[in-house]
Amino acid sequence: MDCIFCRIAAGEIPADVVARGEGALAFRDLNPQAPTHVLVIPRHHVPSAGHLTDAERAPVLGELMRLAVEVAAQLGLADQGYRLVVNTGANGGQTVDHLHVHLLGGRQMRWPPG
Ligand code: DGP
Repeated sequence: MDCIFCRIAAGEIPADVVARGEGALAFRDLNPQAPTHVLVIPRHHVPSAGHLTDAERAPVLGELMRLAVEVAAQLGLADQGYRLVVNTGANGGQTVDHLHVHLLGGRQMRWPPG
């Protein structure tokens, strides 16, 4: 298995896990871009949001978002707000080809993003 996030999901590579869902896992980003930066991934490999085109796979993103919102509340971000980001493909800035939702919080976010 050469996918780093699949290896984290399998417990082969350590990660600072903050929550587990039935089909999803949330852990802290190695290179945080905000005081709180968590990644939420599906346990099963999906390369990107662009691969969620069929009806069977589309609910995966809903599960990731649900867990991200739960983690945001758990980590005390709900009142001040936070940002959920899904970088998709090269122009989207995706560097790890395993679908993930970034949960960023703890500071004021800017718009437009870089
Ligand atoms: P993206 O650029 O959207 O594909 O985000 C990938 C993120 O994954 C990036 O913020 C850094 C993070 N990352 C890469 N490798 C690891 C790792 O081995 N462990 C953890 N916790 N995060 C990683």
